[in-house]
Amino acid sequence: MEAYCSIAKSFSSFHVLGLLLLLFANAAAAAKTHYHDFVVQATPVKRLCKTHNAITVNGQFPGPTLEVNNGDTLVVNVVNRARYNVTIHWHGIRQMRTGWADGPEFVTQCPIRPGGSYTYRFTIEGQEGTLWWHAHSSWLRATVYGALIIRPREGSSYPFTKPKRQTPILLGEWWDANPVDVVREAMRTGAAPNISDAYTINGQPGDLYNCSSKDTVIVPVDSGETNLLRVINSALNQELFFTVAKHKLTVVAADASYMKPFTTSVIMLGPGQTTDVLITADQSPARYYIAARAYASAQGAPFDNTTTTAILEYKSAPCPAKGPSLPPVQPSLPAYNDTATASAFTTSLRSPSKAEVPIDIDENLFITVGLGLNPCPPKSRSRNCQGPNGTRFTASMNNVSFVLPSNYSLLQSHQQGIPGVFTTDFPAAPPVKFDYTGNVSRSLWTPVRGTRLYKLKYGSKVQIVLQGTSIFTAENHPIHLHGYDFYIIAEGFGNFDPKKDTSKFNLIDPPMRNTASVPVRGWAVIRFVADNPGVWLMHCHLDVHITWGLAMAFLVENGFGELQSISPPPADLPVC
Ligand SMILES: *[C@@H]1O[C@H](CO)[C@@H](O)[C@H](O)[C@H]1NC(C)=O
Ligand SMILES: *[C@@H]1O[C@H](CO)[C@@H](O)[C@H](O)[C@H]1NC(C)=O
Ligand SMILES: *[C@@H]1O[C@H](CO)[C@@H](O)[C@H](O)[C@H]1NC(C)=O
Ligand SMILES: *[C@@H]1O[C@H](CO)[C@@H](O)[C@H](O)[C@H]1NC(C)=O
Ligand SMILES: *[C@@H]1O[C@H](CO)[C@@H](O)[C@H](O)[C@H]1NC(C)=O
Ligand SMILES: *[C@@H]1O[C@H](CO)[C@@H](O)[C@H](O)[C@H]1NC(C)=O
Ligand SMILES: *[C@@H]1O[C@H](CO)[C@@H](O)[C@H](O)[C@H]1NC(C)=O
Ligand SMILES: *[C@@H]1O[C@H](CO)[C@@H](O)[C@H](O)[C@H]1NC(C)=O
Ligand SMILES: *[C@@H]1O[C@H](CO)[C@@H](O)[C@H](O)[C@H]1NC(C)=O
Ligand SMILES: [Cu+2]
Repeated sequence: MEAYCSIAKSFSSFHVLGLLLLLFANAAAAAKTHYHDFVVQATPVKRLCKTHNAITVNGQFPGPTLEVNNGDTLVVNVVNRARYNVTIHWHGIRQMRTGWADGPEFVTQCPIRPGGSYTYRFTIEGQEGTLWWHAHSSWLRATVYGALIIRPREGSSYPFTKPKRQTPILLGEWWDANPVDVVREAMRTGAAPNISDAYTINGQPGDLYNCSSKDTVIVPVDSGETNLLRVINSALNQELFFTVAKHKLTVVAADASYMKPFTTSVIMLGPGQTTDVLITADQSPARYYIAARAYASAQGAPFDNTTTTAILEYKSAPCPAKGPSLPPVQPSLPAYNDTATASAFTTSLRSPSKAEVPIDIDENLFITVGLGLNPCPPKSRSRNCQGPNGTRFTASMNNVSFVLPSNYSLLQSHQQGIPGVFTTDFPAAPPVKFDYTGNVSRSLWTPVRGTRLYKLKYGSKVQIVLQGTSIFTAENHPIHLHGYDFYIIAEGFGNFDPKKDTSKFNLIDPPMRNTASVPVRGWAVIRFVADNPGVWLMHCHLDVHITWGLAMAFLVENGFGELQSISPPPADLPVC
C-alpha cells in the first residue's frame, strides 16, 4: 500500500508543475530569448522492474519542459554525449525561414554525431498552445522528448477562463529493451518490430504494471478548480485514447491552435498530436484514474494492449495511508478498435471562428498512404525475409517508398545546388488508380524506392487528398507535415470521390493542425499556403511506418527578396 497524500511527494513526482509556477511568476514585458543546453546522454532508467541505459536529455526522462510566450525566441545548444547520431525536432513549430533548425536527420541537417553539437535557433510566431520536441533520428525519440508550452503573447490572455493550474501530460511508449535494437532488428529481418511493453504518463507506466505502482504520477487538484491538461501523444507507434474517470474534458486547443470548445469524456491522439483540455474538479473528493490505451485500427495486427494510468487526486480526499485504502475510481475507455469514437472526436474539432481557408487552389494533389510488401529474391536468406509469407514490410506515398540521402541533407543539397541527392518528380497523383480501400490486387503491393520531392512555388495554395490504402492491412495513419499548419477540411471512409465528397468540405471553420489522422480505410483533405521556403518532410508519425518509407518531402522555393527566402545556414550546421 502506498501513501500519496503528502504534498511533498506529489510535487517531487511531478516536478514540472513547480517549474511551471516558477516561470509564471517571471513573466516580463517584451519578447524574450530563452537559452537552454540539452546534453544527450545515456542515463540509467528503471521501469518494469528493469534498468536500461536510456538515451535522455540532461539525464531527465521525459526531458525538460520548455516554456515560452508566443513571439519569443529559443536558442537550444544540443551536445551529443551519446553513442548514436542524434537530431532534435521542434514538433509543430513553423520555423518560418529557419528550416535549418527543423531537425529531421538528412532532411534539414545531417545528424549531430557522437561528440558533436549544434545550436537550434528559432522564433515562435503566431502559435499558442502545446507542442513538444523529440529526437528525429532512428527510434531515439522513445526516450528523447519533452513538452514545449507556448503561452499567449505577453499582455494577451487565453481565449478561455484562465486555468488554476496547468499540467503537461506526455503519453509515451516504453520497451523493456533498447528501442534502437528493436528497430535495427526489424530492419534486418523485414518483420514488424516488437511491440512495446508499456505506455507511460510523464515517463511512468502507472500502477497496472509490475514494479510501477509506487512511482505512479499524481496530479493534485483542489475541489472546484478548473485546470488545463496539455495532453501530448509522444508514443512511437500507437494512437491512444485518453480519459479521466468520471470527469468531463473540455477541448480548447489541438496542435497549438485554439479550437471551438466542446466537451467529451474521451479524446484520441495519434503520435505527434496534442490536445489541451480543461477539467473541473466537480466530483466528490477522491482519487480518479487518468488513463490511456491503444486505439488499434488495423485488424489482426499485434499491438500493445496495456493501459497506462496516473491519478487525479483531490487534496481533500481521504488519505489512503491514514484510513482504509480505496482504489482510484476506474476509468471507462473505448474498445481498442472503436473507430466510431475516434472519428467522432476528430470530426468535432473546429476553429474557434471563421478561418482563412485557402480557396482558388494552385496545386491539387492526391496522395495514397499505406503499407506494402517487398518479395524476397529466391536466393535471399530467409532470416532477412521474416515479413508475412517470407516478404519484407515496406510503406509508401503514391507508390514511392521514401529513402533518406546519406551524403548531404536535402535542404543543403537544394540550397547549395548539389546534384544527385534527390529528384523533384514525386507524382501529384497515384501512378495507378485502383480501389484503394478494397481488396487490392497483389500486383500493386510492391512500391518503388526513391528520394523524390514535390516542388511548390512560394505562396502557392495547396490541397492534398490523403487517401489510405488497404494494401496488406488498412489502418489510421497520423500524417505530419513539417514547417506548416494546415486546415483539415474534410475526412471520410472509403475512396475519396471528388464528385460527392467536395460537398463535405468545411471552408468556414475547419480545425488547423500539424498532424492529420487519416481514417482507417478512409481519407482526409488538407489545405495550406506554401509560404515557408525550404525542404519539408511529410510523413506518417508512426515510427514503424516512417522506417518503412511512409514519407515524402516538399521543396518550397524562395519567393521575392529576403523576407520570402530561407535564411543562410548557421555556421555550426552539422554536415555529413
Ligand atoms: C523481440 O522479441 C523477441 C520475442 O520475444 C525476442 O526474442 C527479441 O529479443 C526481441 N528483440 C529485441 C530487440 O528486444
Ligand atoms: C508481473 O509479475 C508477475 C509475478 O512475478 C508475473 O507473473 C507477471 O507475468 C508479470 N506481468 C508482466 C506484465 O510482466
Ligand atoms: C492482450 O494481449 C495478450 C496477448 O495477445 C492477451 O493474452 C491478453 O488477453 C490481452 N489483454 C487484453 C486486456 O486485451
Ligand atoms: C472490434 O473487436 C471486437 C472483438 O474484439 C469484434 O467483435 C468487433 O467486430 C470489432 N469491431 C470492428 C469495427 O472491427
Ligand atoms: C500467406 O500465405 C497463406 C497460405 O498460402 C495465405 O493464405 C495468406 O493469404 C498469405 N498472406 C499474405 C499476407 O501473403
Ligand atoms: C550522394 O549519394 C547519392 C546516393 O548514394 C549518389 O548518387 C550521389 O552521387 C552522391 N552525391 C554526391 C555529390 O556525392
Ligand atoms: C481478394 O482478391 C483475391 C484475388 O483476387 C482473392 O483470392 C481473395 O479471396 C479476395 N479476398 C477477399 C477478402 O475478398
Ligand atoms: C508500384 O510500382 C511498381 C513498380 O512499377 C508496380 O509493380 C506496382 O504495381 C505499383 N503499385 C501501385 C499501387 O501503383
Ligand atoms: C551518422 O551520421 C553520419 C553522417 O553524418 C553517417 O555517415 C552515419 O552513417 C550515421 N551513422 C548511423 C549509425 O546512422
Ligand atoms: Cu502510418
